[in-house]
Amino acid sequence: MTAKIISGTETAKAIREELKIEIAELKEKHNVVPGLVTILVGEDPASQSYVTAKNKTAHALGIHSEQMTLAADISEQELLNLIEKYNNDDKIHGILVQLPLPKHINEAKVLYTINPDKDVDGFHPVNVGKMVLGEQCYLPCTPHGILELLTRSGVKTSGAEVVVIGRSNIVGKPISNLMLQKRDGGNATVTICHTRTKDMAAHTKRADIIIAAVGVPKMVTADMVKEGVVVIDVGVNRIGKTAEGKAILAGDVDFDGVKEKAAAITPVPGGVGPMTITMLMKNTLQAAKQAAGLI
Ligand code: L34
Repeated sequence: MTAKIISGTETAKAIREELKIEIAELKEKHNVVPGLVTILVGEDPASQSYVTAKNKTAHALGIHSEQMTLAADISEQELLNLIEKYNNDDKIHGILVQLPLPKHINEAKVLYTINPDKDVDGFHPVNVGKMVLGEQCYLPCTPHGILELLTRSGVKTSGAEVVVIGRSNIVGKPISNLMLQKRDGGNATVTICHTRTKDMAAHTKRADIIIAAVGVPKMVTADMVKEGVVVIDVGVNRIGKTAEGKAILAGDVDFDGVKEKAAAITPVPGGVGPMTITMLMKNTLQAAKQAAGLI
């Protein structure tokens, strides 16, 4: 079997077209323009490229966006003050602080400071709590993107054995929780593997769906999966540079090997990454509609 490629680029494009129409209508009917601010601390090249892509996409969809870049040695208090400023800015409906932050800044404190109504990343404990309870909230962008990819590709999750590799707050924990809920893209039986798991392959070989979010290049190999598995590769690892200085990317999955056994697989690049950015746009639209009392 050679796998069907689940294209995040194509799926993201389709969703962006839908969002563009909705954003234009919001402006026309209600004179509301969704506003997003991204805050990046420091100069990590990967973070820079993601944040730039977020602002470019926002612009292309008709979202007002502001890109703040702060020096790596900025104090925690200065960052908190800036967040407060945007909490009180009516033009801004969504605030995103790109992670990771430099070590001298307390990440939890920063995330707690963002007004939960403007927390378009869904990282504030209020939104995490609502998510776990299955209440209306902002879903974190990467897990949200994975759900959209699965449902729009027609992957049946109800009753499926899902194995999530990785237990981060950004991906592993939320996607595990969402997929066990009674919802589209959910109703699965979920197992979570991590660095202390004894026999990872014993779990992954049972899986109907594998979600790999570990940050170890090509960790999931063909011998670890069963025929017909659906593989969602969340890893975006920079494993080298081309002669022109462009980053060479690899996922957490050995794509060439695993695609021979899988029914469907996401590529890297062009898989989950573009979906993460698109879900941020969707959440920002949701934030603007909520602020205007439309939902
Ligand atoms: N606050 N921090 C906050 N929110 C997030 O949702 C993120 N994340 C993760 C890191 N920190 C964050 C992102 O934005 C990861 N992430 C992210 C976003 C986009 C892409 C990858 C990770 C992406 O577009 N990847 C492209 C390749 C881009 C490249 O050349 O590097 C892809 O096709 O996978």
